[in-house]
Amino acid sequence: MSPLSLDLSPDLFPALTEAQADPDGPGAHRPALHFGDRSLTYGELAATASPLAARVAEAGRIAVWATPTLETAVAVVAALLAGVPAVPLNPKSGESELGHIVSDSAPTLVLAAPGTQLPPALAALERLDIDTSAPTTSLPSPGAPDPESPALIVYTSGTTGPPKGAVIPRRAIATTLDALADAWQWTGDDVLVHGLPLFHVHGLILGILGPLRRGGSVRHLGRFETAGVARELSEGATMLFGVPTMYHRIAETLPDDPALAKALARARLLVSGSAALPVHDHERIAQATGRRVIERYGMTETLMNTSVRADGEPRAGTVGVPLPGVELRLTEEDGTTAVEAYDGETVGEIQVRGPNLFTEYLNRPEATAAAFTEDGWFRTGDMAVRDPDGYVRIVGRKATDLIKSGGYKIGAGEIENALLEHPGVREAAVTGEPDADLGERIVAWIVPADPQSPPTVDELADHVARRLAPHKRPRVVHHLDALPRNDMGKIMKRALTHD
Ligand code: MCA
Ligand code: AMP
Repeated sequence: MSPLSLDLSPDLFPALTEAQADPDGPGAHRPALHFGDRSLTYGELAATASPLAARVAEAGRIAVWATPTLETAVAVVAALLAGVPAVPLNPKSGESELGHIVSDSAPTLVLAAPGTQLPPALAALERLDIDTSAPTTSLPSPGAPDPESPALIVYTSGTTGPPKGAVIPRRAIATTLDALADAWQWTGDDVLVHGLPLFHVHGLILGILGPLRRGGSVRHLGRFETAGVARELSEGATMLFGVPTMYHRIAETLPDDPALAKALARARLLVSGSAALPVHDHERIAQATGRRVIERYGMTETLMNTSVRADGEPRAGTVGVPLPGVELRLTEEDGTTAVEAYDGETVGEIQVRGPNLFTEYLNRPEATAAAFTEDGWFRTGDMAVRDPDGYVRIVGRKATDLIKSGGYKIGAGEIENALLEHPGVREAAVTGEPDADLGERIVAWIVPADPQSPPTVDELADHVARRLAPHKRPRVVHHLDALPRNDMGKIMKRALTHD
C-alpha cells in the first residue's frame, strides 16, 4: 500500500477553482461533464455553478431532484461550492418515501431541471430551476467551508423502518476520492463512462464528483445501455463504473457483440461495486475481452473501504485491500475481539475506521451510537475472510433482512410495512432470493385478507413502487395460509421456502 497524504483542504475541485481564476486559460476549456449531447467545460461549469452557489448560499439545506442529467451535477457542485448540504432525491421515489425524506431532512429549497414536474410531497418547498443554458461570468465562491461540515445527506435503507439520512462531510468525499485516485492511478486524463443513478454514493460521489476532483471528465449515459458503453469506450473513455447487474448484462451481450468486446478491451479500468460480481460474470468478461473487472467495496456510511488496485493482482471474488487511510479489521461474534487470521477461512464482521466515514445519521443519535463500537470502529454488518496477502473476500451479511437488488440496498422491513398497508394483505414477510441479473430479487410472502381473491403480484408491485420506489417492488409473491412463527411469535424467515 502506498502512503497517502490526506488533503483536508476545503477546495474539493481544484480544476474548477483554476478555471474560475483564469477563465481564458487552457484549464477552463477542458471538458468536465457530458450528458448525451449536452456538455460543460470547466470554465462553463464554474460560470454556471457559481451564480447558483451564490443563490443557495443562505439556504440551510437544499434538496436536489436528482434526475440523471447535467442539471443534477451542476446543482450538487453549486451546493458544494456554497458549503450548503444537499439531499439528492430519487426522482422515482414514491409518496411515502419522499414524504419521509423531506420531513426528516427539512430542506428549504428544491433544485430541479426547468420543466420537470415535481410531486405533491415537494409542493411546500420553494423551487429553484437549475439553468445550465446561459453561463455568465463566474462569481467568486463563498468562503471556504470547514472540512467537517456536511456536504451531502444520502438516504440509505436499514433492516426495519424508513431510510436513514447518512450525513457525509466534505472531508470524507475528498479523502475517499483521493484514496481511489491512488489505488486506480486515476488522473485528470481519465474519461469516465457510466449510467448510474445520481442519488447514491456510487453514481454521484464516485461517478460525478470523482472525475471533477481529478480535473478529468465524465460521460453519463442517461440510462445504462451496453450500446452506450461500447460507443463511449471506443471514442476515448478510459474507465467504466457499474453495479454487477450492469456487468452481468454486458457479459450476456458480449457473445453477440464484437464491438462491445473491442471497446471494453481498450478501457484502462473496468470497476464494479455496490454488490458482489459473481465469478462467472468476471470470467465471461475476461474471456471475451482479455480484460479483468476489478471490484471495490464501499457503503453509503463509509464511502470506499477497499479495492483491487490498478497496480495489484486482479482476483475475482475479492474486493481487494484496504484503501490508503482506511483501517479495516474483522471481529468475532462479540463485535469487539479482533480476528487475527489471514487464512482465507476465518470469518468475521468487517469494521472500519478512517477519514472516509460519515458523521452521523441525521436526527438518529441512537442509530448512530449503535453503528459504532466504543473505540470508534464502524460496524458494517458485512462478513468476510482475508487471504494471506490481505485481500478481503466478502462472504455474506450479518442481517438477512437486508437485500441487495440491482446494487440497491433494500430493507425487508420497509417493504413489509408497505405491504401491510394494502387492504388485501393480512400478514407479510419479505426475503431476497438469488437472481442472475439483479443479484437478489425481492420475494413477498403474504397471508391474504381474503384467500378467495388474493392481491396479484402486479397489484402489490405497483402498490410498493408508488409508496416507496420501483426498485423496492416485489418480483415474486407467494400466498400462504399463515406465516411460520416461533413460540415467541417471531416470523421464521428461514422456513420460508417454495415448497
Ligand atoms: C417497473 N417499473 C415500474 C414498475 N415496474 N415503475 C412503477 N411501478 C411499477 N410497478 C419501471 C422502473 O422504474 C424502470 O423505469 C423500469 O420499469 C425497469 O425497472 P427495473 O426492472 O427495476 O430495473 P432496471 O431498469 O432493469 O434497472 C437495473 C439497473 C438499476 C439499471 C441495474 O437497478 C440500477 O440503476 N442500479 C444501480 C443502483 C446503484 O446505483 N446503487 C448504488 C448504491 P425506467 O425504465 O424509467 O428506469 S450502493 C452505494 O452507493 C455504495 C456506496 C457502493 O458500494 O457503491
Ligand atoms: P449501500 O448501503 O447501499 O451503500 O450498500 C453498501 C453495501 O453494499 C455494503 O455493506 C456491502 O454489503 C455491499 N457492497 C458494496 N460493494 C460491494 C462489493 N464489491 N462486493 C460485495 N458487496 C458489496
